[in-house]
Amino acid sequence: MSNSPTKIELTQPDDWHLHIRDGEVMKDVLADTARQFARAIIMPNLKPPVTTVDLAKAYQSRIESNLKLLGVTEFMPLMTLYLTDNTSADEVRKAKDAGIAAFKLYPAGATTNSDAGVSDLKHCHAALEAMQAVGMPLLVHGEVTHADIDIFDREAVFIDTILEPLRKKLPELKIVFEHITTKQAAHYVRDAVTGGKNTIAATITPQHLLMNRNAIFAGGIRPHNYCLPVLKREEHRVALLQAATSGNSRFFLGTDSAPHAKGAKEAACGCAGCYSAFNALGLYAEAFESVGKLDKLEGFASFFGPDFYSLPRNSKKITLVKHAQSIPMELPLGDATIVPLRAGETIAWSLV
Ligand code: OTD
Ligand code: ZN
Ligand code: ZN
Repeated sequence: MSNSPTKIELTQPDDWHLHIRDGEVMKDVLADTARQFARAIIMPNLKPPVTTVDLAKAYQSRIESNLKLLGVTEFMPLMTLYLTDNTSADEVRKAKDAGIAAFKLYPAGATTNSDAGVSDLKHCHAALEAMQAVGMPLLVHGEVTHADIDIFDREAVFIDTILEPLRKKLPELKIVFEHITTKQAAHYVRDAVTGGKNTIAATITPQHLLMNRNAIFAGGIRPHNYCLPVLKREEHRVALLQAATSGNSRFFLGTDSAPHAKGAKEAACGCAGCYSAFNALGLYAEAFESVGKLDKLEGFASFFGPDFYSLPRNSKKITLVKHAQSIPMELPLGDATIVPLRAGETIAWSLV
């Protein structure tokens, strides 16, 4: 493939990190994702969180009802459970038997609806050992939450104080370091010694590939560019883009598209989360094209995720064209609206 094409065909991608919420807004956000992706890892940070197999099955059937309403027949939600201080080894085994794709670790207080998260990993030892034993991946929100740690340092501190000790203790546990935002995380995942086993990977969002922290403050406060982990300095964005486009199978696509209604973002204490689902693939294509690496997009978007999760790659193909798409100022979200990433601007690539 030439590195400046105007059209690219890809195996259909999956989104390995997605928030679709619940209730009346779910249908609107699910439609955007199902247009582009074959499968998605569905995050469990509902209110209350999805902590048991039974809750996940009930959530899955609400997702399936919405897919039916949308007339979507080929989208597969991959369900996850929210790890708590009380998750038992039995629940882990039950989850494995029920086809749950992964458990999610939120350090308590790290992001939206994470109050029920883990206060100290020592409470989870039996559950984590069971995950390692049955081959259940652990997805981590990799930030410490102590108020005395600078918000821009929380990911790097997490690596040293939580992630590395955890990997030492449970070297065969499959871990996905979610939505990485720093060069420390990119290098940690790249350089981790795994003895040839698929035990560590990372997802990367479009916003962290395309923007640095200046985007939160460009000419005034920009709540729609505020997400957690927060955007970092340019040197970090460059390291993430390098990792994503390197062809290293430890890095794959996870949008972390996290919808909040316009009013909840444009507020004195605005919610964290970027809504990238509207044209997520166009955003990733732009990022890869910016470094002449469109030829590396298919591995990142369509191959490395299923390979890590031991799922089959998709067989359907999709086509992206270099045809600028205008992004609306607002989209419907239940009876409110949502402001998508790049609202009022264009994205260079779009899905045919
Ligand atoms: N980050 N917002 C949300 C989740 C993510 O950490 C995350 O995965 C959310 O709203 O659920 C956000 O900024
Ligand atoms: Zn997170
Ligand atoms: Zn997320």
